[in-house]
Amino acid sequence: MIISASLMCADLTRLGEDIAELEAAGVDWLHFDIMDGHFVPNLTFGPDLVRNLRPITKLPFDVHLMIEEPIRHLDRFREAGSDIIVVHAEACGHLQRTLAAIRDLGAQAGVALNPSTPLSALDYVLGDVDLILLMTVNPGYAGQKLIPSTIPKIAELAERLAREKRSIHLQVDGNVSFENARTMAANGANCFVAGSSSVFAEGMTRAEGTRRLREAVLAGTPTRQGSY
Ligand code: S6P
Ligand code: MG
Repeated sequence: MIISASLMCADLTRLGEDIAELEAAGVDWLHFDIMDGHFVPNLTFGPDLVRNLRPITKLPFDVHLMIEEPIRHLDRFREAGSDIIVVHAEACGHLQRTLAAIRDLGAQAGVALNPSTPLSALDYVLGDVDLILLMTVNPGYAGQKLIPSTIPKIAELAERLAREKRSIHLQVDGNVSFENARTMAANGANCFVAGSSSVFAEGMTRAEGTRRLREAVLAGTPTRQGSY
């Protein structure tokens, strides 16, 4: 199980201290939401933020590019210190070329699908990815409500990955609340982007949010046959 804390939801007035708290709380990765105002309506960070934060933590940087034709910017995000680079299938004219370019730069490659994009978009790139990100809200903003049709989509993809014996992370992003995380885990997700619905929820510490999210995921994770 991997918890990737979404920095978009952190306290940006004290980001360094917040990251230290997240690290102490035991999150596994830090998730950067990069938005360009074209592929998604919102604007957020660029590679300079990744570069500036790189020296302060050893946590892997999981960089979610919500930008048109990300192939133009891959080298800058990699040089800045990204470990996992995720691009949207919908934003790439040449998806396979883009994923191969990420691996050529020495990073792990991820592909993201919007809620309405069919799983068939993955058909010819499964050999080129280390992670698949299924968006459970439309990308662009934190604090949205889960789109219910994404739950059976998680199950369908998890079954396919198991059937084909592929070791690819199945990440979910968007309204990963304690309750939804349990359902997502039960349907086969193993990597959870944590935002305002869990680790950064109001009225609790990062440590408490992380502990509760981990418990919810564990409660939902199916016991695999033969694992005892
Ligand atoms: C949304 C973005 C996400 C959000 C995260 C926020 O476009 O990709 O990573 O930061 O979903 O979490 P929450 O719990 O507010 O939905
Ligand atoms: Mg994201």
